[in-house]
Parts: sequence; C-alpha cells; structure tokens
Amino acid sequence: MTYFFPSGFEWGVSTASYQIEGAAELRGRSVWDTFSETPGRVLNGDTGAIACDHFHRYRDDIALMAELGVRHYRFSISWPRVMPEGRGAVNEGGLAFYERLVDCLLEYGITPHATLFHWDSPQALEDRYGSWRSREMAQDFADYATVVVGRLCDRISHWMTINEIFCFTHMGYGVNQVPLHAPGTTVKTAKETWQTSHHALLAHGLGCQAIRAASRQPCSIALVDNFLATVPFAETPEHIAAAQTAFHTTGTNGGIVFPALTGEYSPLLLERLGSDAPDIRPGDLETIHQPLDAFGFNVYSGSVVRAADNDQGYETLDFRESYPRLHMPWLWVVPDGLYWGVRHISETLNRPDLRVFISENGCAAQDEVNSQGEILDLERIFYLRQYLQAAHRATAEGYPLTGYFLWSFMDNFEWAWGCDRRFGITYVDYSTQQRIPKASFHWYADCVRENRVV
Ligand code: IFM
Repeated sequence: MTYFFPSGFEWGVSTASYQIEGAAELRGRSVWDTFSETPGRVLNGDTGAIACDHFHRYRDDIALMAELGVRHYRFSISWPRVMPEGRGAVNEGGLAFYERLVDCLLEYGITPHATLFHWDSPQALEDRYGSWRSREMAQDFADYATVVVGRLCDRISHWMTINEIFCFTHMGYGVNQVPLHAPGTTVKTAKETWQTSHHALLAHGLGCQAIRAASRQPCSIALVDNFLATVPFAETPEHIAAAQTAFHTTGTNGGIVFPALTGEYSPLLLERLGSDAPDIRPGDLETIHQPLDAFGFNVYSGSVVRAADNDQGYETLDFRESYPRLHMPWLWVVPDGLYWGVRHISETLNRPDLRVFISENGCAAQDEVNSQGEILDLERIFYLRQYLQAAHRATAEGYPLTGYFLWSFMDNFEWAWGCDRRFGITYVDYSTQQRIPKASFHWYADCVRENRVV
C-alpha cells in the first residue's frame, strides 16, 4: 500500500495562542493566567507567561515551518490580546501582532487558518459575570469576532470559531470538585456545567454570523471539536450499529457536536440528562445550527464499543493497563478513531455534505536530546503513521476529508501539565528557547513533500 493522498490535500501544523505566545505583559489577563498562577493547579507551577516566546520569535518559527514544507498553519488569536477587558477598547498592538504574523506566513506561501477562541478567555469577563456561566459571553465573543475579522479579513479567509467546547466548559466547571481547567470553578449541579457549554454553542453561532457579516471577502468558517469517536469492536453490521448508537451518549457528543451540526441535542442524551439538561430558549438551536463550510476534528484517541444484550444495546470496552498509550493518561492509541470520527459525521450525523479536516492530531512523548543532539521520537512516528493511514482510508473510501494539521508544530504549554508534556515535532529548550527539529519533523516533512504516508 502506498498511501498517496488526493492531490490538493492540505498538510499543516497547529498551535494555540496561550500555549506558545508568551508576552503576557503585552495583553490583558486571561483566565489561564489566574489559574496557572494559583498554586497547585498546574504541574511544577508553570504558566504561559513566556511559553515559547513566539510573540517575539514568530519569524524564525515561520521560517522553520517553511523548511518543514507545510502550506497551512492553524493558530489561534488571543481574545485578551485584542480586547484586554474582553469588550470595548481594542489593543492596537495586539491586532498589529497578528497582522505581522499573517504577513510573514503569506510571504512564505503558508495559508493562515485562524481560531478565534482556544480557551484563553479574558479574566475581566470572568470577574464581570463568570464568563461561560453567563449568556452575555456569547454576544461578547461575537463582538470580539467582528473586530478581529474586520481587521484581518483582507489577509485571512479560513476561520474557526471555537476550539473544543468540552474542555473549557465541562473541564473548567467541576461539579462539587475542583476542575482541571480554567476558570476552575466548582459548581453544584451538572445542569450548571451543561449551561456553560450551551452558552459556548451560542457563542459559536453568533460568532459565525459575525464573521460572515464582517468579512469583506468570501471565507470558510468551521467549528473545531474533539468529540469522542466510537469505534466498532469489529466492522460487522451489529457492532457498527452499536457504535452509532453509542456515539450519541459517549462523552459530551450528544450535547455539543449534535446541536452544532444537526440543530438538535441528541434525544438519547436529553433522556439520560433529565433535569440536568441545560435551559434552551426558543431560537437558540437555530442560532447554534449555522451553515458551516467545514468542520475541524481534533482526534487523539477513541472509544471501542460492541453490541450487547442490554437496555442500551451496546457496551463500551475498557482499555487494560497493557493497551498501547502515549505520554498522557488519556492517550490510548486508537487510530481507527480518526476514520470512524470522519465517518460518523457523514453517516451518524447525516452530514455527508460537510467537508472535514483534522485540525489536531499528535501525541506527547518523553523527548530528550541524545548525545548526538538528536531527538529520536520513534513512538511519535509510530503513532502518527497509524493515524495518517486511517486518514488515508477515509479519503480512499470517499469521505470528504480534505486536510490534516499535526498537533503540534512545537512543544508548548500543555495546560494543567505545564511544560512537562511535549507534543511538538520541534523540541523547545525552554531555558534557551532553542528549537530543535525532532526525528518526527523530518519524517513529517517527507510525508508532506510526497503527499503520502512514508
Ligand atoms: O494541547 C492541547 C490543545 O490545546 C487542545 N487539544 C488537545 C491538545 C493536547 O492535549
């Protein structure tokens, strides 16, 4: 098998503002500043105050991206860098930074793909109304989107509204426990948490409308989500049907990707939630269910399901300790999750019309520089090769998968794990800010150049 991708397949890399930019003193505060400065919240007390210092080193980083050979780069824009108070006054210096960044990408022939929100919400809005606990957040997000798109639409035509709603809502608001992510609020009921993700969906919907209204050129708008792909235990009709049923109620799928792509929360999920379901006002689902040009799927793992003789008709199988896993507790290696995720969008969500791209895929590994100055991250190549083969299968079977953005271009601040977990194909020495391409960088460069899995 040669694993050639269709011509025009978009090869890229992905990053996010808080994880790489640094230069915290040149922007407003975000909830991740407060969270990471709170003792005990982030491993080793790391923060994103400096991170990879990409704000000052973006030119060198983009030159390295050009050496990698990718023609597409997904990055995110920091809301508090553009609007330090979250609403109202605009920070000219912040917008000017993104103009410089994008101009530099364009000089190298790299197409910019911008995410408007990748978790770093303004602390000022947390102080004002508790950020995602309030519906006001959705309108403030749309107003911020209007400002960014109005300013950058001559240079950017690929927009993503929001990254991974689950992570900054269900992981940021813990029911009777301290959650793992910012803002780190403890709430009393699951309903309160579902309300935060409902508000984020509204922000996505209003954001789509704001982007279309503000862009002075035709543009592509996508939502990015890390829904949990259910993988049939065996590809037989009964197990495939079980995986499709399980898709509704696995993780938060039924309450995030379902309303965004179908206009309805999954009835199976609503039945399961009962009084924990969020309050949905008339018109909300229409706002949330905006026409999209593409969908960004962030995929790292998956959930294996088989048909079962029980009330729900399926069971989810556990991974044993000896199952292959990379350097995060949740990073079980399930390459079929990529293929099945793409297929579920077309078939289970009945959206065969919707173009899909892999907006993130990658893994953390215990990277070290060896005595020859190399980082031989063979397990990352092992992981990526299998996921790319699954992507190839999706394209070969005619599913509308058109691109792949590897997470991540370089090591960065991995949220609650700080700088301890390295997801990059470029090693970052945080004491000197030196960048060293890992073995996977060279391997991926070959894939990009040859448009196939090598
Ligand atoms: O680093 C994160 C990223 O910000 C969102 N998706 C998952 C990555 C790895 O955990």
